[in-house]
This record gives sequence, C-alpha cells and structure tokens, in this order.
Amino acid sequence: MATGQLFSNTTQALFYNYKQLPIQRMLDFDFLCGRETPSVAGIINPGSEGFQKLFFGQEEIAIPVHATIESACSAHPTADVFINFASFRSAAASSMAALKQPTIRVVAIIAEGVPESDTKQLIAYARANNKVVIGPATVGGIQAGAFKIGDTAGTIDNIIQCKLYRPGSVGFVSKSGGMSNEMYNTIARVTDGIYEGIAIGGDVFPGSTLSDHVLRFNNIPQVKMIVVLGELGGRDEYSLVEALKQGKINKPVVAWVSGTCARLFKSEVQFGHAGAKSGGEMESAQAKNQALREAGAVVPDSYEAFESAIKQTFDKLVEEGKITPVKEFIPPQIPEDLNSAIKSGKVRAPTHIISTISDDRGEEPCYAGVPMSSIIEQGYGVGDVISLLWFKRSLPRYCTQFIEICIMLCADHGPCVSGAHNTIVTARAGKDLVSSLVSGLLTIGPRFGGAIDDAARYFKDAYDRNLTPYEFVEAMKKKGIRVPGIGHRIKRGDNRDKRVELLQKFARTHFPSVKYMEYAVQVETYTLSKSNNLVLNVDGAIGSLFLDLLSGSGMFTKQEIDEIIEIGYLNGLFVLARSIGLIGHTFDQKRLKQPLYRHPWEDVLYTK
Ligand code: Q5B
Repeated sequence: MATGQLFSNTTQALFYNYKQLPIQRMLDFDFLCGRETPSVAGIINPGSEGFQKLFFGQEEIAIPVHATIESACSAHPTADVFINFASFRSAAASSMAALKQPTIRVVAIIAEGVPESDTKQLIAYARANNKVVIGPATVGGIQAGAFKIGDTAGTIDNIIQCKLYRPGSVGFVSKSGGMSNEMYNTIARVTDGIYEGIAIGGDVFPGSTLSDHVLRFNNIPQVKMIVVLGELGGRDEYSLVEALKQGKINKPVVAWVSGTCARLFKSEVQFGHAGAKSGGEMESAQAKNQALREAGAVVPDSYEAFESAIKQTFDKLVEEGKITPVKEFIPPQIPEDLNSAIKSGKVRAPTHIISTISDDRGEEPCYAGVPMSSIIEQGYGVGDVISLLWFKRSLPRYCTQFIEICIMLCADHGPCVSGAHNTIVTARAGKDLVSSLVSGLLTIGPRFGGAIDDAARYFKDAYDRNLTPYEFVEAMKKKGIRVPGIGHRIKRGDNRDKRVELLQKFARTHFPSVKYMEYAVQVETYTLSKSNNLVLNVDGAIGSLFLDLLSGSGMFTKQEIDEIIEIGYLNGLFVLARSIGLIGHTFDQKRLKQPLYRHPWEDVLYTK
C-alpha cells in the first residue's frame, strides 16, 4: 500500500468499459480545477477501437479507445490509475489484468457483488506488489482540485457546493460512497474543505482499508486533520484503533461509526452494504465508537454531533495556527450540455430534420398518426401502409387494392429485363444481397420501369390541354421525345401485355372515372398505327390510371395532385415492386451457386 499521495493534478487514468456520463463528469471536474490535461488518457472498450468524442470545457476532445488493457497501457504509459467500470462478473479478471500491468499503480473497482474470493486474490496481489485497490462496491475517491474517480461527489453543482475544485485541509475516508457525498458537503460547511476523500466500499473485504488511508493521510503534509466515517460490521476500525494507540497517527482524527440503531432491532440486520451487518458485539457501532474514543479519536455521541465535532477540531487547528484556511475563488463555469439545457427549458435549439409521416417516440410507432396496433388489428394491407406513408392519408379500399395489384404485377418480369440482368450479374460476381439489389434498381429509369411519372406528366398535360392523340404524339415527335408509357421490347399490338389488361379491367370495375386511361388507350391506338411495338406498356397503364385514382377518389386537391406528379411519386411503385423480384433473383443465383458471369465474345461486335 502506498504511503502518501495517490493522485495529483497531472494524474491520468485509463477507464475500463465506456460509460459516457462518469467520464464526462471527470473531464468537467478537470476543467473546473483548471487542469491542463484531461484526467482520462484512454478508454478500454473490450473488442472495439477508435476514438470517443467528449467535452473538455467548451472544446471537444477525442479520447483514444483501446480494445485491450495491454494495448491501452502501452499507448499511455504515464496513466497509472485504472478505473474499472466492468460488471461484477468481469471486474475481478479485468482488475487483476490491470494490476499486472507495470504502469498501473491504483485500481478502483466500482462494481458491487464481486466474489469475495476474487477480491482476496486482488488484495493479496496488490499488497505483494505495492499497489492500491480502492473498492469493490465504491464510487471511488477524489483529490480536491486535482483528480476525481468516476461519479465521485456527484454532479458539478454538488462539487462546486462542496468546494472540491480546490484543496482544503481535511483527509476523509469512509466505507460508503453515498455517505461520502453527504460528508463532503458537511466538511465543506464547517472546515476549509477536503484535501482528499476516499470511499473504500462496503464489501466485507475492501481492497484497501480505512486505516490504510488514514495512515496515508498522516503522511500528506497538506492534510491537517482526518475525518473517518465507519460503519457497523467487520473489524476494520480496530486497525485504526491500534494505529492510534501505537502513536502512528499524529493528526487529529474525528470519527464516527454509523449503525448505532442496529441494537433497536431484535435480530441481526443487514444495512445496504455486504459488510454492514452487526455480527458480534465487537462489530457493533457502539463498540467501535467506544474503542476509537478510548484510542484518542474525537468521537461524538451521535451522528448529529459529528458535524460540530469536525468544526471544533478544525477551528482549534486554525486557532493554533496549524491551518491557514484557503482563499476562496470562483471556479470557471462549465458550459451546460445542450441536451440538459433544452430539457430544463433554458435554451431552445433549432431541429435539423422535419418529419411528418411517422413517429416512433411513443409507446408504439405510428404511420401518419395511425398506431401500429390499429394497422394490424384493423387488417390493413401493404397498400394501406403505402397510402399512409406516401400519401399521408387512408385511401379507400379500391385505391389501396389498386396499389397492391401494381406491386404484385410489377414484382418481376423474368431474368432478361435490364434490372434482373444486372442483379444476376452482380450476385454472380459474389456481391451481397444489398449490392445485387441496388445494382438492379439502378437500371430503373426513363427506358426501363421508371417511365411512370413521365407518362403521368405527359398524359395529364396533353389531356388537360385537350390535345388529340395525334397532336400529342406528333408534338412529342417534333421535340424528339419518345412518349413515356408507350412501347415495349417484346409486347406487340397482337401480343398485349397481360398486366396492362388486368390493371385496366380492375380500374374499369372499381374506379369512378378512367378518363386519363381512356386517353392513353387512344394514344396507343394512334401509335400502334405507326408501329406494332408501340403498345401502352405497364408504366403507361399505371401512370394514366394513377391520374384517375388521384382525381377520381376525391381524396386529393388539384394542388396536391400537381405536387404528387411534379415530385414524382409513381416510379416508387415500380421500384418497390421490382425490389421483390430482384431480391428473388439474388437468392436464386446464390442458391444455384452460379459462377462469375462473363459475356461471350461471340455476342459482341468488335469493330473499328
Ligand atoms: N418509338 C420501351 O423500345 C422502349 C417510342 C417510339 C414514340 C415511343 C421504348 C421507349 C418509352 C419509355 C417507356 C417503359 C425502350 C417500358 C418497362 C418494364 C418492363 C420491361 C420489360 C418490365 C422500347 C423503334 C421505333 C423508333 C422509335 C419509336 C419507340 N418507342 N416513338 N414513342 N415511346 N418507350 N419505358 O423496342 O422511326 O424507327 O426511329 O423508350 O415507356 O420497362 O419487360 O422488358 O416489366 O420489366 O427498343 O416491361 O418504347 O424500340 O428504340 O428500337 O424504337 O419506335 O423512335 O422509331 P424499342 P426502338 P424510328 S416498360
């Protein structure tokens, strides 16, 4: 066990297991104390490497993250404190690994419930190698104005109130972390504050004991008086009694052992900590307080009188000229985190994204305000979900059914079409599902599958302007634009596209009006008179029929229809539908274990 100071304002730690809040609190404390270097040199997050962004005052810094204790120690050889935030299951193994590192001097173990046999091994190893273990089951400790372990002393507001941003004259050690926060406050009220405070933890076998730290404080010149808060259970306080009796401690010790109320209970009571149970008479709070009193410590009659006992002892030291109370100063202000400032209503910040179609913040996600459970319970289909997420409204059943028919009819059109071909070639090149799918989707455009929006645009414009099919087609020809939605590579006037017929049949039965579709059919009649392949294709059928859906359903204003057409919603139907087929083609090729595709030379015209 070390005999003097454990920390200074240049001490740096390695933090095991990434926990944003306690690390940020350490860095905020550093800033408050005016430290030049952050007290956390590195983070060990088993299995992952990189950097973690955190604030050091107003600036963001990148703290290196290491995958192993060994790599962290070799990267930061001057970081000699290991703060272990591992769970109780892995705390012992990681603490032992840290103790075995030559660069590590102090290990603080936060976890509660570490097996006692494991802790005993850690203690034995630490003592044999002159290292210090603080904990398990502790918040850690603090050297005021210099270094803080994890969550010790709580929030920045509390740290400022307890004046922990600058050193005082009191060395404090307790078992309980929670009570140490309370005592930092008490001590700040009646003395010039803490020099160093340690919570050894509430386990039966703490890594270091109350007396270990009291003896250490005795050797630190800046510590002028020592405050000890023990608790019932265990015999740790008796080694302090021995040290006092043997004259090893020459600074005033004010002590209190809590748990005097245990005698009010008829049976043995366990108070919070694993080690805090009354056991035999020797382990009672009363017996330990008496023994400490007899050994020369200042021990009040009750916890309530503890504060005044500390005050009297401090005042006496001031009177004797042994303490010159520190000059107060106002510590720098820590910028408040944006999130907490927003939460408390102190500031407002603009959002960066606006969304109107879905919300996952409540108990269940909602699509356009409709909760997931209603979607399922009321038997919504894919068409209804599309109508909520794309059109932000519930469309009548015949409309959502039409959407579903479009999806089903366009899901696939064999392996030879552009999209499927690309997907197949990509899958055979060994690429993953998403790459294969995307490579097929990228072929969708003005010639293949992606002519629905333009078909709707041009048919609407021509129909609304009362152009005859002849005027429309010839005007397009003059402009050198192929009529979107007309023409197909394999479909002919005498071999119509079955999909187009099915869509038309459904619409004629269910739609209130099919005026745009009928116009498209008239255009087809004219184009077929020019060439047998200039049929109304599936894109043209969907484009014209969707115009009928939008205008005939009464669910959209004229302005909304124009916006839908202008933005171009309708190619989305083909993209969505064809994804089903392209995924199928990917699986098919993988299942068939098809080799890399190479196009045959014979199929290429090599020419100059
Ligand atoms: N001509 C589709 O052309 C295709 C004309 C035209 C006026 C036209 C062509 C076209 C508009 C875009 C469109 C969607 C490229 C098609 C789909 C999904 C699919 C696919 C599948 C599936 C076919 C021969 C002569 C030329 C041209 C003239 C052609 N189209 N004139 N308006 N629209 N259409 N795309 O057969 O005088 O000889 O120079 O661009 O709606 O993609 O199954 O494969 O589900 O996967 O290569 O169904 O029509 O004809 O280029 O040799 O032209 O006709 O100007 O006249 P072709 P070309 P000329 S559905």
